Amino acid sequence: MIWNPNKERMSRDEMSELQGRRLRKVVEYVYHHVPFYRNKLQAMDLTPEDIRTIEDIKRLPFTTKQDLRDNYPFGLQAAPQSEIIRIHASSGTTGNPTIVGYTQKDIGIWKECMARSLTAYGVRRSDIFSVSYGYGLFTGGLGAHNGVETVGASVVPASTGNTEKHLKLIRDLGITGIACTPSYALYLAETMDKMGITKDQIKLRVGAFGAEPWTEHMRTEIQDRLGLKAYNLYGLSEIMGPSVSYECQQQHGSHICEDHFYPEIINPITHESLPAGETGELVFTTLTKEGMPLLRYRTRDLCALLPGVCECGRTSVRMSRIEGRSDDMLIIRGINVFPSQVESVVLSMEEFAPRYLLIVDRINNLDTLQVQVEMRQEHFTSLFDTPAAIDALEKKLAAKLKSVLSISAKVMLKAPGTIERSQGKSVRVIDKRKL
Ligand code: DLL
Repeated sequence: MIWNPNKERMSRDEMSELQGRRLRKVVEYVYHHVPFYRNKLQAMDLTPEDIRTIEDIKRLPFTTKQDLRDNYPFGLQAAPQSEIIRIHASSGTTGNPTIVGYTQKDIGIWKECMARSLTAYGVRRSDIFSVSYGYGLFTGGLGAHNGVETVGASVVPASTGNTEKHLKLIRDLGITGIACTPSYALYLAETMDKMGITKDQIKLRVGAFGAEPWTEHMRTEIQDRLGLKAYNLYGLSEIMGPSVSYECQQQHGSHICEDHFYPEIINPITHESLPAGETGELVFTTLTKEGMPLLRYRTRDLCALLPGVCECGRTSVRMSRIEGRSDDMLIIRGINVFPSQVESVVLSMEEFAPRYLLIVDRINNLDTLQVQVEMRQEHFTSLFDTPAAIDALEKKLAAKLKSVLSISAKVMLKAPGTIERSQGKSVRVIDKRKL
């Protein structure tokens, strides 16, 4: 089923025409309501009249996270405060958080996009759906919550925490759907094992996972352990929150709600636009937002737009999984390292659980990388008393890491359950060099 066939199945010509019309409107709007954008456009000798079709988007300036920080808290807000009905803030680890205000219309569009996502996953009115993203300033909880209500399923606002109580509800209420981070889904599976709940005792069949990078290996593991079908859900607070894009039943890329968020892929260094199929930095322009519209916002997420049409019938463009971030790239002894590269090596070996931590340090002016990785219970039990075997396994993983990363890492095997769990986004890297 498709929630909004008129928009999700538009012909390419109609979509481009709609995007062009909306782009003209939003440029005109920010020019008159956001001094930051008026100044930028004027400095580039541009007026709203110069923007005619969606192709003209390439003439517009970029917006960065730093611009949002510099204009903290409301500098980029276009709508008057009296029109703002909700304020969220993004999870920043450094500096000021990013404040995002939404008008009534913005919240309506967000609900619509979230309903498109849930419908694509197969969620129906008869489902009982647990929202286990954090409720609060983070957009995950309330964003998913509103979408479930819009579809008409029963929402259980479980939020994070209270994992045992939550699992009891999943079992006793016959909860059929869940939205949470993929790492929390694995934590639920572990807690289920500890509580002695088997997947036959629960009715989960659909999961909406996002807010952090995850891999096909994690998908397989979550599906096997929870007995559900796991779908990707992507978004960011600056643009909207969850449901900027979502997977359909084909699970070949995530469809972007491109009537509201116009995607581009650029080379993060030269800023030139890249064609479909090439990996680069994802950039979004909000086409309909009133509260805080953004022109060409640089997400720092690295992915590709997928060419071709999806078999599900939706014509909206798809994006690949996020392969990393242009800014979480670590440079260790001069070599670029993405945590996702470590993850793919760890997950290619059956001895390890998808739980790892990279600790980067600088000792005597030399960068060091330690990779801590959790063992799976069955392998841990059999190796526990044999230090030589543990040593051999550490060496095996270190050799594999070296061949992929081109630098050596010190490997430390950890007992199951000993790497700290997070209920929100998981922490994969501790870079002590910055401290
Ligand atoms: O994480 C919104 C969200 C909530 C999305 C719930 C999906 C589900 P922020 O806290 O602003 O918003 O973080 C946005 O998280 O730029 C990506 O780097 C990452 N991210 C979000 N979804 C995915 C995903 C929410 N499905 C940042 N895969 C983004 C990989 C994701 N990374």
